[in-house]
Amino acid sequence: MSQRTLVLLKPDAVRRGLIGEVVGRVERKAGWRITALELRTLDRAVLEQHYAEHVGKPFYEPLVEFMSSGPVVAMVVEGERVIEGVRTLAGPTDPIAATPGSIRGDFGTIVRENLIHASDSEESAERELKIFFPAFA
Ligand code: RTP
Ligand code: MG
Repeated sequence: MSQRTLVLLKPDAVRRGLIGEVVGRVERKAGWRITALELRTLDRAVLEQHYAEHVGKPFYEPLVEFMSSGPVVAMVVEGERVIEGVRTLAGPTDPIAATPGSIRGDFGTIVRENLIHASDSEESAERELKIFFPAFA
């Protein structure tokens, strides 16, 4: 089943010079392709839409501060079961719980600064793609 997903390399990944490392892992996966890619600094309005499910939670404000603290790389990745696949490449939210070999397991530090976002379902992917790449949606 071919799918599309939204992937963000968070500001920590960009600051630490890990764009190539993370994009490379996605790119090397056979059968997936990157169909849009952009370096962009996110403002509060975009983040409020993107993280709508988290508005009001205790970690929301520090999350927005972090996510707007520098540029992110936003990309669209397409391919076979890519939604589940990029989540697997990323590993669980908490980098300490993430298996070495996953992006968060290899490079993550604290829960908030976990390098990568990837849509968690087909519904999320369609919603998030409209926010970041309206021309694609
Ligand atoms: P993402 O949405 O960024 O792909 O990550 P996720 O699904 O694995 O995690 P989610 O629960 O959706 O949380 C979104 C992001 O908020 C930050 N976070 N901080 N307790 C905390 O301090 C906390 N919990 C979550 C992380 O950056 C997480 O990826
Ligand atoms: Mg999430």
